[in-house]
Amino acid sequence: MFVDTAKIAVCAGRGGKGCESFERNRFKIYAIPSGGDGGGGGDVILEADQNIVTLLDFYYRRHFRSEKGGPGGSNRKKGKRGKDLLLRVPPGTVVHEALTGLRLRDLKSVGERVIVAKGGAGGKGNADREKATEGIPGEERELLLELRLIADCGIVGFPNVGKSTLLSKLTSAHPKIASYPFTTTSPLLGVLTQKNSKRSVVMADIPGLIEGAHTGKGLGDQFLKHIERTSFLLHLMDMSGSEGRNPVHDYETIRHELASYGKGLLQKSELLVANKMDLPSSKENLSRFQKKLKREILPISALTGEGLEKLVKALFKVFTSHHEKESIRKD
Ligand SMILES: Nc1nc2c(ncn2[C@@H]2O[C@H](COP(=O)(O)OP(=O)(O)OP(=O)(O)O)[C@@H](O)[C@H]2O)c(=O)[nH]1
Ligand SMILES: [Mg+2]
Repeated sequence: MFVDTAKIAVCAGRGGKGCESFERNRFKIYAIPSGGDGGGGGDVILEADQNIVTLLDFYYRRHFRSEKGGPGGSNRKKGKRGKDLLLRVPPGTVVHEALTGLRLRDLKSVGERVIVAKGGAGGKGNADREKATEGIPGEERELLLELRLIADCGIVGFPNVGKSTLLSKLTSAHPKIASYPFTTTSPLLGVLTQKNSKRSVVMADIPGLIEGAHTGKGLGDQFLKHIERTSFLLHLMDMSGSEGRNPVHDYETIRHELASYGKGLLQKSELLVANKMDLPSSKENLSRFQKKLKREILPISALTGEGLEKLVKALFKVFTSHHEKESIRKD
């Protein structure tokens, strides 16, 4: 199950109690206070972990508590600090405070961490004061976690056009592939690598879009948020026009859905790809499409592998030019 939102409650450990004790030896007439301080409570920390892909863990368990601090001891002995509780989330998790909606952190990169509830300070022992004190309670918070996948390229298109087939051919991902619409019901990432290149392109396959997707039709807009953060889109089309489909109309419908969703999806660079070129009607449809729209389009067959080499080159080209533009913008 792919879970991309979760509401959880976190509570950090309370500080340990300060100790109340007295020391007496045979040279001293009065007892001397010697109680040590309590240890601090553990923090609750969220960390982006590349091995985690959904927020599923937080669907079943919603309350998390870190360890309390240990009590102080006699002879000024300090209590043990409570253990931190580390919760692993997928990279791309945005952490909000549920009550105020305040965005606390966007855990974009692997290994990034945020303390979401700080442990309470330990109580003071009576060694330096009149009376020992209690530890302070740890912070408590309700959090809203929202996953927005981090990928370089988002594959968009109608259901059944071959998006998952393409992902499985280009990367080592194993998506479910079948000849009916909405086979893919949740987003999946795959990593495209190139020989002799250190760079890799992370690709996201999302469920197919249909007319009205931005208003929640089909699997709706709930997955479009996962391509909001991609650098560019691969718009995949079924050029065979199977099931009485018209590629020009399909193209315009998907562009309309992206525009209606907003959030800059339409402004992203787009690599237009015609799939299923192995089928008989595809060539004719392609020339009709090119005449009508006058757009550059890459013909491929995800099934036979035809045109995939060119596509990989084109993907790396768009990827590199995007990053170059970004670095110029940052300078
Ligand atoms: N002839 C032909 N069939 C293809 C090609 N690519 C994919 N298919 C077939 O098209 C059907 C749909 O493929 P999927 O990869 O599941 O399509 P999808 O776009 O991921 O579909 P959804 O997940 O439902 O949106 C499967 O039966 C594939 O075998 C191709 O290049 N040529
Ligand atoms: Mg699919």
